[in-house]
Amino acid sequence: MTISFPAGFVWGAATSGYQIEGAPEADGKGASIWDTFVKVPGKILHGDTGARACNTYDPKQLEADMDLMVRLGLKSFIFSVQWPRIQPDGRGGANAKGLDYYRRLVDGLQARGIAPALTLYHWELPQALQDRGGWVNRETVARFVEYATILYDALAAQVPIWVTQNEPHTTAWLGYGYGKHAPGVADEKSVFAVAHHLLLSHGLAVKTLRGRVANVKTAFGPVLNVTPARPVRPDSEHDRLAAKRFDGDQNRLFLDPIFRGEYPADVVEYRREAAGGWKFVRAEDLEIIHTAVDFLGVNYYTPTMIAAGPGDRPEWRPNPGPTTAMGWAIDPAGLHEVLDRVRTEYTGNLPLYVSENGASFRDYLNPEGECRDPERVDFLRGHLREAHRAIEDGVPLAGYFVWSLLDNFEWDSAYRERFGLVYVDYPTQRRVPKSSFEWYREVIERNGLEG
Ligand code: IFM
Repeated sequence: MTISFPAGFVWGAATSGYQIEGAPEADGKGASIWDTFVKVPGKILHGDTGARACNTYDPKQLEADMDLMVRLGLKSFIFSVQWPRIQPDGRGGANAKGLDYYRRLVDGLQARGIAPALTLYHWELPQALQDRGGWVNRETVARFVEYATILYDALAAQVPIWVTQNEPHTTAWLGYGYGKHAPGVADEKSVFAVAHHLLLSHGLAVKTLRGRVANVKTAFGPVLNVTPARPVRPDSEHDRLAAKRFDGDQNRLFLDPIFRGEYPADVVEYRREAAGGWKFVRAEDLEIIHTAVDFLGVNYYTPTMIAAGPGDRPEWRPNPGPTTAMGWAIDPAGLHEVLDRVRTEYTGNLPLYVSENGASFRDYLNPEGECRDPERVDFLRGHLREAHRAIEDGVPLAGYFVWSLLDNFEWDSAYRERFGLVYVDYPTQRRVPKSSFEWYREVIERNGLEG
C-alpha cells in the first residue's frame, strides 16, 4: 500500500550557515559568537571548529551541492544567513560581498526550481553584539531588525519563505543557561531575558518586514523545537508536575507568547525569581510578539523523559528503547503528538512545516566506497508515516524538511555526528549520497511512500 501526500506538499532539506559554509573570515565577514566559542578549550569535541565544515562558501562547491539538490528532487531548501557576513559588527550598512554570497545561493536555487527558505537567525550572533551583552541586552532586538531589513530589501523578491528565529529555546537554554553552546554563558538568570528578546525580535521583524517590498508577498514564521515532555512515572504526581514545568520551559515559554500573546501563568510564577520578576517585559512587547505569522516550523527529534528532582524540579532521564547515535530515543509517534498538540492548542488552520527531522548514525564508507544507512531510512520512514497520519487527522502540514542535506558541524559534538543524506568526506570534501538519499529521492518523486 502506498501513502500519498497532498498535491503540492513541500519536500525539503534544512541546513544552517555555520554548520556548512566554512570561510569564517572571507570577504570581510566579522566574527560570530560561534567563531569565538569554538576556540575556547574543552568546549568542542576534539577542539574542532566550523572553519572549513562543508566548504559551501566556495562557489564551485556551492554549485555542485545545488546540483545534488536537483538530483534529490528537492522542492525547497532551508539555509541560514550568517549575520556577521552581512554586518560584520552587527550594525550599519551591508557588506556587499557577504550579501553576494547569499544572492548567488538564492539565484542558483531559483534557477533550479527550488524554493529558497531563508532563516534569519540560526545562532550566528555577531561577536561585537555579544560584547554588549548579546541577547540579554534589549538593544540586540533593534540590531536584529536592522539586519533583517537589509536582507529583506535585497532578497525578498526571490525568497518566498522567511524564518525569523530557529529554536529560540536552544539559544536561551544551551547558549545562555548551560553554557554548552555559544556564547557559553551559564547563568539561569539570563535565560528568560534572552528568550524574551528573541521572541520580541521575531515579532518586530515580522511587523517591520511584512509589506515592505512592493508587489512581493512572502511568508513569515518562527521555527520552534517542540518536544513532548513525558513523566518517567506517569502515576507520580511529582513527575507529572516536573514534566509540566519542563514543558513550560521548553515549549509553552515560546508557543504561548507567539500564539496567545501571553506568557503561561505557571511559568511566570515558577520562574519569577530566575527571571528577576520579568522586569524586562514592557507593556507593548506581548502584542508585538503576538503579531500574526503565516506558518509555524516544528523541529522534532525525540521526546524527553522527565522525573521530579528536589522541589519537583524537572530532571532529564534517559529514554528507554532504541536511540540514534546522539543517544536520542527514536519515537516517531512523538512527531504526530507534537503536530497534533500544536494544531489543537495553538495554531488551528495555520500551515505547519516539519522544519527539521532526522537522525545521526555512525555512517562510514564501505570498501566499495558506498555509504549504506538503513537505520536512517527506517527513521525517516517511521516519521513520515506519522506526519502523514497527522495530515489524515486534520493537521494542515504543508511540508517536511530533512535535517540535513549534508553531514555537517554538529556544534559541540563537531564532526562525530552525521545527520546528512549525503556523506561528507571532510579531508577531501568529497560527497557520497547515502542510501537514504536514494530512498528520499523516490519518496519525493512518488510524493509518498509505502504505508
Ligand atoms: O544540528 C542541529 C540544528 O542546528 C538545530 N536543530 C537540531 C539539529 C541536530 O542537533
